[in-house]
Amino acid sequence: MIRLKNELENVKTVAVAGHIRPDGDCTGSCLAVYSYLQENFPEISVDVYLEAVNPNFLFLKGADQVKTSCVEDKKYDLFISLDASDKERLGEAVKYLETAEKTLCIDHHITNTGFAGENWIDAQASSTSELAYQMMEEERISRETAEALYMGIVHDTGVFQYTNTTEKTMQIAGKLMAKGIDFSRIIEDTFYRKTYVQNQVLGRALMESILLLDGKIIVGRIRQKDMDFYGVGPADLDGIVSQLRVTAGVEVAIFLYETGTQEYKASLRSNGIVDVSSVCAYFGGGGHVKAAGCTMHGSLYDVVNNLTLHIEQQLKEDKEE
Ligand SMILES: [Mn+2]
Repeated sequence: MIRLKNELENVKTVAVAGHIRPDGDCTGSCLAVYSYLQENFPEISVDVYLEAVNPNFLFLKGADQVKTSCVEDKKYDLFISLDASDKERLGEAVKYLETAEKTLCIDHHITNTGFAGENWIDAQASSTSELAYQMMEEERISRETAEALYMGIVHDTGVFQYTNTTEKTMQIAGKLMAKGIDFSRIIEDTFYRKTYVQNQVLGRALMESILLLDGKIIVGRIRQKDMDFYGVGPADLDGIVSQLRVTAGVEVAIFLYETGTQEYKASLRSNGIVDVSSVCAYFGGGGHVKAAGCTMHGSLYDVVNNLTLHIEQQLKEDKEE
């Protein structure tokens, strides 16, 4: 366990960074640590690096101060990595990790091997935001910091639904509610709200999805030309794989979107039997047992074939047990 107050001795400059394509938990934990340090340690200069901020998250304190470019050559006393499962996932900000005096890695991805000087990796934690909360002193958490932490927990637990939600998760969420946050609005505006085109793309992916292995695997995909047609980016595709997963009879949902010629970003979700983090790790990706991702090369046929082979293998082993 890492406590922020114990890490700040002789620290005058801090860089906080999350993973590329930051999600709710990544953005929430980074902005929470950022505002907590600013509010409680005004003598320390803090920068927060994120590739981009989802427009729905802009209400969070400090979201307008996020540095999206890493062109400046700065050497920090302390670098804090949040929710990044490996160094490469830090994107350009990795250069600050490499030059910093001291480095911390706080994460809950099972595939994280611990790339910093000090690592706190708890795969049982619902979210990095849940860990970030524990790094702080309860009485020093402001309403604004609480909003960011709560949003992070909400996103990684699917609004307290996924099995990573624990009694502790709910206790922490309760403490954050007590800070006076508008929790209903946070859930509605950042988790459920979709734009018209996001819903259209979701519909398109569902309509064109296919079932494999007697309906145990569902595959949905969006081509680059579809994304161009609807005018959407990768961030608009969040939630599609979750919707595929709830299809009755399905064990694993695969969602693919084209990122280049013969290149696909794959998101996998499991309903329990299959460990998709090991499937994705085999292809150089990672994540959690029930939610993982990787980048795949080859034709759509090859990509689907390669992924389903590994899934089929695990389903077979489960049957034999
Ligand atoms: Mn997370």
